[in-house]
Amino acid sequence: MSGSTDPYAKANEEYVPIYATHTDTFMGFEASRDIEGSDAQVVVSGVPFDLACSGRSGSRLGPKGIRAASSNLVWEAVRWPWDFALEDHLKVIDCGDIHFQYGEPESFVTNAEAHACRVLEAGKQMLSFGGDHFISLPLLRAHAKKYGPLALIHFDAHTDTYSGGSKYDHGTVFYHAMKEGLIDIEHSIQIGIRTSFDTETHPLEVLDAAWVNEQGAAAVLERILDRVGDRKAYLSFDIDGLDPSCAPGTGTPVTAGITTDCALKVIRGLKGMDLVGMDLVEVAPSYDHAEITSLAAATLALEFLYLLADRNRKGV
Ligand SMILES: [Mn+2]
Repeated sequence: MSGSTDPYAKANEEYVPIYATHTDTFMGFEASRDIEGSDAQVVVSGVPFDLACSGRSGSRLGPKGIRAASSNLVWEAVRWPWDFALEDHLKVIDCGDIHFQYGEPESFVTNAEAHACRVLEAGKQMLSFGGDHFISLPLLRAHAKKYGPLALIHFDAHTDTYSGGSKYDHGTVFYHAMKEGLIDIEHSIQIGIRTSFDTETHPLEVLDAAWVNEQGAAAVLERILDRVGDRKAYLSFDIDGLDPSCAPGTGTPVTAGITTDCALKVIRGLKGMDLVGMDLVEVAPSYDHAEITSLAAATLALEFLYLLADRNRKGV
């Protein structure tokens, strides 16, 4: 149908729908694969790989779910409780999903690291949406190549430091990251943990979910600031760090987690810290209800972008 005969053309010119119009990219940011040619500071990448999941698969649809849920956030030009518009201080593009040959995990590992290296070499920062937690490994390899070992701020129900497992295993990511020297062990911290690990030998600081729920966001922030300080840090957020009542849409849920409210307060409290990148993983929309999980993920990711914008605004 040509424009002139489209009965909706006039309406489309006159009205700006509030919701559900910006579902193709995260927050309606410009879709662009021209990473080197763009002047954006941040590149959003979807990483739809879930072959390393030990439980229910489905997080390959996480990027799609998070992008769609972000349509609920677009209307608020100045996000509460910030006092500036994100677009005034940060340019972001969404470059779509990382490509790989399905059924061939090694092609994913290669492509994910190459893609991340490309973004980082172009002088940009990454916001990545999983996929299962295995995706963090190739991304961290690329980040460590550029920055050296990074302090890790990690939200999760699981430590993901198990030494067993298969070559592609979302529960062994940080075991390999430590072994390969990708993270600064002495200055890394895990938040929301509530599954077993060897407390005698575990080298990372752990704030378990019960402690977080008893002590609150301010106490968590105090520990993070003490442990990480002004070092360059990478934020890895497994959505199952949240309680299943806040994030049912995930492959390996564990009860008695932290709330979205607490997580959001902690992320917002990282204001001023030197965060080089973030991934948000394990959102599996098939198990979600009313986009509750995808919306939590989209909101936490948006908060990360505000942290970067706030540093720009202050000229840090
Ligand atoms: Mn987990």
